[in-house]
Amino acid sequence: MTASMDAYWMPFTANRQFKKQPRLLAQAEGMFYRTPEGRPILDGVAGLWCVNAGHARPKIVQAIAEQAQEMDFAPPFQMAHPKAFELAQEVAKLAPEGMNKVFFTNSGSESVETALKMALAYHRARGEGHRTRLIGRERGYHGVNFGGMSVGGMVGNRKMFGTMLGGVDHIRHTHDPARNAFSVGQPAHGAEWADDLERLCGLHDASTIAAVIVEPVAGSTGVLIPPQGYLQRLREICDRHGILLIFDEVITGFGRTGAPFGAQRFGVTPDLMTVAKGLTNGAVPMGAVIAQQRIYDAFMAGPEHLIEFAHGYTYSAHPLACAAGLATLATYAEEGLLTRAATLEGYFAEQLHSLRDCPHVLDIRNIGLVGGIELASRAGAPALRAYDVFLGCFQQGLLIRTTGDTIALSPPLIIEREHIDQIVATLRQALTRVA
Ligand code: PXG
Ligand code: PLP
Repeated sequence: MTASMDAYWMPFTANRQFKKQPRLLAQAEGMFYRTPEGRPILDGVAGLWCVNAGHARPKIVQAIAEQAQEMDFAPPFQMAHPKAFELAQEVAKLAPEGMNKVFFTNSGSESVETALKMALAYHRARGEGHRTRLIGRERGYHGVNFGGMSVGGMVGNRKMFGTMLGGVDHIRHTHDPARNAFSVGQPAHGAEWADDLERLCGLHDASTIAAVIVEPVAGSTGVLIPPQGYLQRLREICDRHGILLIFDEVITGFGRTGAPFGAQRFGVTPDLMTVAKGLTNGAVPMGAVIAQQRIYDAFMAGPEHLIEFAHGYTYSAHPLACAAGLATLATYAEEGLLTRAATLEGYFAEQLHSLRDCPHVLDIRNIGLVGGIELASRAGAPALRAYDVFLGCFQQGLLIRTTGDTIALSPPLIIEREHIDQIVATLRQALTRVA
């Protein structure tokens, strides 16, 4: 470690190991990063599931630069600036019918906190303040703040931090490799896992439950694709019991699954949707909650001079983020990127599943331009084999992401077939070499 690396306490990183042998990125354009030495690295994960239009897109770069010059900051409470309204409008246009109110945040984690608070306040505003329970799912990831961590289902992210929020429970996850291994697209088995919500309604009584939050496709916990009919069934159960359904679309939003949102890809409309990442192509931090009109309406009841929702961030609707968001959505529209994953899904799936016979591979999963490759763990050393594949790929000029012993792929939506071929060839080599 050089002394200059001492002060930076890195997030979700093995700090001491990293600083002994750092991996640095210094430049990015299109599908590629470059290291400080100028070595090109193909971006197999859109940065961290966010750079959906590829890196350094001219329109976005220019919009941010111009906005910084024109107006750096405007207070978002009892004040506003034009681009906040414009961006909300553009986001609402892409969202499923009826989801037309947009509340801005600065990250996925903040979007989740905002949506959970909206759900509780919505019920209270309607005279159902007894609905206080929040339900998540095992193997869910909803960011790292207290609410999201509590409804989340990642043991490693929870165990260090005490008892978290009270009144939270979890339905079971949908991962079922015994029946669904090597499914292409949505697995055939497991719609009935949604019935686990009925179990919790039986235990707690549905009238105590405010909302259920799930990722349409679980990303961080290893690319878990919803079984056919599962999300529909979850929607039906929520409707039957007056429970709000929140889709956490931080990863699935903005084209990742082949439609603007997972809600559209899977044909299920939630009550609230959390987004971030691809909203600004990762160029400026920003998130949002997209709400149904009727949720917003429930808040607009009291005297007009009162603040309806006591919530917001200093940087909600930050001018630089709004400028980046508008340019991002324009780029997506001009290049048809929000449906491009649907066009490439077949080829991507075919190539990915060709790795089935490589050493250590237990399962391969895919939807849109998301792929997961689950490896057998080394005895007594979980996650190390996938980490070694990650290192091997980086040495060979490819950036992937691993979680446990699962490799996750989520390339920029501008990807061409030759890049898919390069990803798969590099992975094949790394899988063959790894012990
Ligand atoms: N919800 C979901 C579904 C996410 O995927 C968040 C919330 C939190 O967003 P922020 O912007 O607060 O990080 C996420 C973020 C990975 C990985 O390797 C995934 C995320 C973040 C970091 C790593 O899978 N997703
Ligand atoms: N802590 C203090 C002392 C603050 O004054 C504020 C905001 O004014 C916050 C936290 C919240 O910061 P943010 O609005 O950026 O989330």
